[in-house]
Amino acid sequence: MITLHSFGPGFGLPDPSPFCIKAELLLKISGLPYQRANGDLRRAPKRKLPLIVDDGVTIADSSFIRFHLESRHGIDFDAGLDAERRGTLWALEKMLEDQIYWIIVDERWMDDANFARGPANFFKPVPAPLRPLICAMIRRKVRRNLDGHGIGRHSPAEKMVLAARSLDAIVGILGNRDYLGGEAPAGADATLGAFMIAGLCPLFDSRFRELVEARPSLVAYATRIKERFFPVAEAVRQAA
Ligand SMILES: N[C@@H](CCC(=O)N[C@@H](CS)C(=O)NCC(=O)O)C(=O)O
Repeated sequence: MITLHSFGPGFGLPDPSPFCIKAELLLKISGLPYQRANGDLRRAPKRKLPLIVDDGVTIADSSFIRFHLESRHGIDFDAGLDAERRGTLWALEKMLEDQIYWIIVDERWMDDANFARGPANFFKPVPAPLRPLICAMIRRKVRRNLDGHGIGRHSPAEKMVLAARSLDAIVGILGNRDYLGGEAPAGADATLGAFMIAGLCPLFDSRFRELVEARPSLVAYATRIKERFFPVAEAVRQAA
């Protein structure tokens, strides 16, 4: 049995990490049986989650998890797609991971109110007197990462110009399909599904969420993914 090591539900989402939602969606799309466990960053080979353990073998990183499911279990996530569509979807996936991810991180971690509502909860196990110090230290690290990536050097308005352009590209690539793969989800649907679910998180004050909400096909897409793959959580949310 495959074990997915992730953070677990948080922020009203299947996982606070879009990469962990992505890995879980890949497993769900694959149809392979799996179980979930709370991951330990200190023991993760890349000090990041998600990772999976499959028959004693540890695979870290959502893309390598995908490659493992393909090579070890014979899953073709992009079955039926031609080379051009496969290439387009891979590029879309990396745009989400290498740009949109950092915009989501920026909003959640750098805004004081958003930080208090969300990431601050990660530090609850830290003894109270130390907590402000540790929070400040980790937020400084996140700021350095944002600066190192480059996205942290743009003004808030510039970040949203970039995000809007990417979302428009996604709207175009999705077209009027149910999924990026057409009638059935493809590999990149795990990524787009994860990032749209994360981006629409109502917990945060988020310009990025407003950009997604202004694109009805993406909102409908996120609902479709949630209803299909996380039906219980979605039914609870809709009833609330
Ligand atoms: N390239 C990785 C990215 C995973 C990642 O960035 N995970 C974040 C959570 S969203 C993490 O574990 N961060 C912990 C840290 O950096 O200390 C993947 O695709 O799995």
